[in-house]
Amino acid sequence: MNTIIVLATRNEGKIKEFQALLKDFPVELKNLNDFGPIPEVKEDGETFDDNAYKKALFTAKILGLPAIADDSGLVVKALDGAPGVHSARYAGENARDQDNIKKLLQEMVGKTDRAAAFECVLSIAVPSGPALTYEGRCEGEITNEIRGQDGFGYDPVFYSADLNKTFAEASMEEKNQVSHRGRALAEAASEFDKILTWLKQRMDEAKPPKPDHSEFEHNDWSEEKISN
Ligand code: ITT
Repeated sequence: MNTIIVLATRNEGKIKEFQALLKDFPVELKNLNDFGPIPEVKEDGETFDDNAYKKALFTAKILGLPAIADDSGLVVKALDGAPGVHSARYAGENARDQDNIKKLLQEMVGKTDRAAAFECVLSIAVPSGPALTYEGRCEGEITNEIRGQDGFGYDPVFYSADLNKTFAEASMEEKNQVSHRGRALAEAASEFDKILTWLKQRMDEAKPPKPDHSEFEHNDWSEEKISN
């Protein structure tokens, strides 16, 4: 039977990428949209690592299932690492991708050093707490204008040094080969058998012990007195 793992996100771009990246593994990948309303996790960690663990653990605990979370973002050298952990909300709390891109391009006006990288930390957690962590990074540059239609987030302004085009000009297969998320998952995939064994052990350990009926086995019920 395939192991159920919940992908702790509602981000459709991430969901599609994870589904493609994990399609050959013996897992049944669910995501938060497959369940009823679940409270939002506050992503207030100072690092991708903190937030990934927070999201994975919260989801694993609330659903009682192993969960995988990705915290990722764009790190721009000329902006001292911004937007970093604030990538999703760079232009404000409910910012859309185009708002974040607009703000980024404004901040980059006049900057000659356009070096940037996407970073990703994956956390795979079980409800009792322990987690495994994998990291991935990909280098590139911020373009001067939007290029390409595909992908999500900052893809239209991230020129990938590996692909020689922006992530939004690349197919999902091309992007997944070199992306931060693709690399973090490739690292996890290289030891996926171990991960599945680890998950199974942790989930079995957390199961409540089977009820012990031995003390009743030799009981002579006929002698039991029921007093009112
Ligand atoms: P979840 O927390 O539900 O997973 P999110 O969109 O809030 O979804 P993050 O907190 O990890 O995800 O924020 C990551 C942001 O960084 C994301 O919203 C994008 O703006 C950007 N980002 C991350 N990976 C990206 C990618 O592959 N391409 C483009 N932008 C990306």
